Amino acid sequence: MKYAFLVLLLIAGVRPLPAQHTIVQNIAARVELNLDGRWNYLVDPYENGFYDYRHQPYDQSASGAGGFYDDKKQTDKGQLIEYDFDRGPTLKVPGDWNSQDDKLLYYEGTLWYRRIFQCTLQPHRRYFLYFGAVNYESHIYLNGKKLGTHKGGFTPFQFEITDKLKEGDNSLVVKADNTRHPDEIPTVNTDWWNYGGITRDVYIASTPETFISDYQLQLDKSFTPTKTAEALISGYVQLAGQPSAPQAVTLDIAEANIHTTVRTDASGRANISIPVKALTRWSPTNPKRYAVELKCSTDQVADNIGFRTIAVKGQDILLNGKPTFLRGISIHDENPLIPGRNRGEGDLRMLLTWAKELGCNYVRLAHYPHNETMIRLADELGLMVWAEVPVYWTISWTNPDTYANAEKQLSDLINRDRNRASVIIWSIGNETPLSEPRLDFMSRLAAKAHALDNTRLVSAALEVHRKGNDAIVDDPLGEKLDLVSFNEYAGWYWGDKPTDLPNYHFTIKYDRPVVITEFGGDALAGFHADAQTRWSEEYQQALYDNQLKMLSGISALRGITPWILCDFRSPRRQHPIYQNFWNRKGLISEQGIRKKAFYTLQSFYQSIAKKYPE
Ligand code: GCB
Repeated sequence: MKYAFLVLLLIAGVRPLPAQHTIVQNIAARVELNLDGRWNYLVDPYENGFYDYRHQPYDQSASGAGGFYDDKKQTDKGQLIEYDFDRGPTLKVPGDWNSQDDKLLYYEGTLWYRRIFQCTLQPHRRYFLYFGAVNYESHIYLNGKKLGTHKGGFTPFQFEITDKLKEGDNSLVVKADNTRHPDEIPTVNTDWWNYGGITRDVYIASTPETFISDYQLQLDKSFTPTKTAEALISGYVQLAGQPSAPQAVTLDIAEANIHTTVRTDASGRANISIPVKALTRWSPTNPKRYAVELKCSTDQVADNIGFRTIAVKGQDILLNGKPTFLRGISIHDENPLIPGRNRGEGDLRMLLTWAKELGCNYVRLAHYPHNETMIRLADELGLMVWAEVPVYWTISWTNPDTYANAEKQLSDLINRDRNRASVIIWSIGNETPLSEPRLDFMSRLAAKAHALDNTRLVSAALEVHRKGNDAIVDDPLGEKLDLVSFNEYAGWYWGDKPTDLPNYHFTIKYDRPVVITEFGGDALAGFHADAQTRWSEEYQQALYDNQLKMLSGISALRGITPWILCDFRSPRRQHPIYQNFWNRKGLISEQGIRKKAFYTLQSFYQSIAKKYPE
């Protein structure tokens, strides 16, 4: 079947996208029809719309018919149809379902979305249906036919629908299922809300038959300046469609006076390598982005790209060759004011603006890929980014499918954001417990990240182990990483009280820059007491004061991302007075109120910025 489809496409002169890039690069620049808005939905806890009464999937039967994706309408008064999308309730897309209806707050299972849209088809155009993210497993149907499935709640996916769209009404049905499973990524146990649904944008993008499907442009960090060139922009461009005859692709960065032509090979790919005389580097104090245009005979695409280098030298992190200190904060993809998943650019801009006001030049986007728009905003606002995949806590280390899933999520993240100057670190996981199978799994992921992108750093949030007052970082995974990054909860999960913290010291096995990926403690905004009283703003503030004193004793310390910018929802947090399903480690409450510790960290960052201006 697959083969027949391929042959058909080849006869038609159109080649499917090469397997290595599943998403059209910068697909947002090619939106033909935005499908955000209100979608009808059906809650289906028993999955009646998917399985027949013998529990056989309808979509694997000979006719494929019988599921809710048929989107049947009653045409006769005697007809039996036990669902009706047209008269069902609606949910906003993008948006999780939990925050849109009280009945769905704790819902984990299947929910069906349906959207009717019209589309005018142009000849010689290709159409792609794109989803920014659906949590967790999705089955996608267009006009009753299955397009495919996707697993992973935070990475984008697309289907080519050129030969499946109709003039007039099209019915798009999505089965979204956020059930947690032990062998998935993430697994059953996390400290965040398992928001379900179509949580990011949905649109149809269109391209010419042969088009620029992927490209990368970044500074080569191993380039040594010469008399005529101070930097080297290197990368590639890839065409999809019918690029078998070599084609010219031009690259214009007018403001930098760059006008180059490259020729693609038989696979539609051309490498790019351009020595440049003068180029303003992207940095937090000057987040310069250049308008870049790529053109082939049938297509063109424009992007805004910043150019910078990031490297490690001894215990230093070098941004554009100069030592930097990462003044960071951790962030979840959640707007506490909704509360729920961020729904659009305004929500994302709000969070990053709060981080800037805190004095940050860096954010840790925990614990899974955030929205592509978030990364583009970080480019625009001048915030360096740690980007992560949800390899969190106790993964099924020995299951090859689990590994393949983790690697796919990592690759999709890297492919999506490879042109964003803000991203300086790929993180392959968080607090994974020591064992041989885990070391094997994580080492393979680290190697994959390095192989996919040699312009950035690769790390993971490790753990410390304690002996008396000694906090020890000795994890063999550290060998494979570019930074020593770890979470430590002195003063909260261990260590008696905040004022004891300066008595602790760290023994770190690796001679690399140290970036503390988490520390912190809970405080209920507005609860005031003395600094020994848990949950008070004063306790949290004392914890920050003493943490910063303690950490300043680490000579290789080059960055921190305390946990966390905002209070966030978590089913693990049960205390009826102080938590109520909220993790209260935020510096900002769910009402947007800044706690005392916000100002403690802000003044620490002001003093650091004097020493390290970037
Ligand atoms: C951690 C986890 C983070 C939790 C945090 C906490 O170590 O990485 O996801 O939310 O601790 O609050 O306990």
